[in-house]
Amino acid sequence: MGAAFTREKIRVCLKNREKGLWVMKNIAIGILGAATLGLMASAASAGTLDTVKAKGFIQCGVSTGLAGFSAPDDKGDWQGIDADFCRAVAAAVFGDGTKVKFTPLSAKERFTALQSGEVDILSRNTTWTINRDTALGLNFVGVTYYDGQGFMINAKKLPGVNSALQLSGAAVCVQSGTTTELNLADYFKANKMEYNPVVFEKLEEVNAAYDAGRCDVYTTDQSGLYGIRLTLGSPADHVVLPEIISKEPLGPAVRQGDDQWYHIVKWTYFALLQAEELGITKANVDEMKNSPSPEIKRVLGQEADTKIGTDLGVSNDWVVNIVKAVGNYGELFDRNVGSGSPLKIARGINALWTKGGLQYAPPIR
Ligand SMILES: N[C@@H](CCC(=O)N[C@@H](CS)C(=O)NCC(=O)O)C(=O)O
Repeated sequence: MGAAFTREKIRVCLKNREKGLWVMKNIAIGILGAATLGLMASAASAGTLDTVKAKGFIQCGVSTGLAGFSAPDDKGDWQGIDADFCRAVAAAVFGDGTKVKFTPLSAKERFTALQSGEVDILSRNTTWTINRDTALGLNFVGVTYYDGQGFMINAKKLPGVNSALQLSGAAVCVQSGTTTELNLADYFKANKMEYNPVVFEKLEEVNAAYDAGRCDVYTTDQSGLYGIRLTLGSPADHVVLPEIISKEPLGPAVRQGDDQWYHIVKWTYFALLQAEELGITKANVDEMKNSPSPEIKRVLGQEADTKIGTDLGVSNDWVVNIVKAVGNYGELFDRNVGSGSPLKIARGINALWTKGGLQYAPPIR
């Protein structure tokens, strides 16, 4: 294509593949051998519910600041789907969604923070992959946001570019330690195109480099592009290209080796979905406790002799507490990334299965 791409000397950082990082970090703290790694992971993760209860809060690993997912507001309070998800778990465990502390983590830092026990949940726009679910010793609890990788360009700088297939020769800004970096290589190779990766570890470095015109293209999860666009000098100059080049199922993860904690976090996600499906909202949840519907009564823990929460290790009104704290999944989506937010992202495939989307919870019974 005819676009004049920047030919500036590119600062190419070490490509820290996740696996390499994982091994290096653990060597650094004196752990020898993969078997030992596994044992350490289990030791760090057993009894998370008890540890969390003893300390009185959940330590939640989030991003360093990605609008809509996890970013501090003017008062320093963390906002976004991922931050609210941790509040939902706190509401399930403590009956109080405020019992959370947040740890900002870069893409590279996030997995070791969870493995080492520094955080109890990783809730940070993280893609569920086989490598992370196996070799990295994590358990993903579900997909709180179905995403895909996209590209953003400055349309003023590259007039006439309306497809990623026109990007051969471009300098592409990308963050290290992400699936983004790997998919980018696959996509350009598969389409026999050249590119110059401009790789940084910190989000603010990627954003600044792109905003200053050091790269022609910004690539990350499409939802991330919409959030990042809002932070640029003149957002209206930037367009997100139509191609989605990968599947990025984003969701919270916990350490392997602690089934009880895994179940609490997983069923918190399902409870958010089930509440939306049943029309239970932050505003009507108390009223809904007296609903004539046996299903609503059951989900809200109002059946006689119920063990709907205690079997999980929490109180029977755990779903009431979740919805009171953050609303249902639809409310959480709209407020943070959807129509009630500056991002205005459509529900799309993140709609409930009853509305043609992929969000589906197994029965709470
Ligand atoms: N979903 C991808 C990308 C996640 C990712 O870290 N994206 C960057 C660019 S939007 C980000 O969120 N950075 C935030 C930060 O480092 O604080 C993954 O799991 O690897």
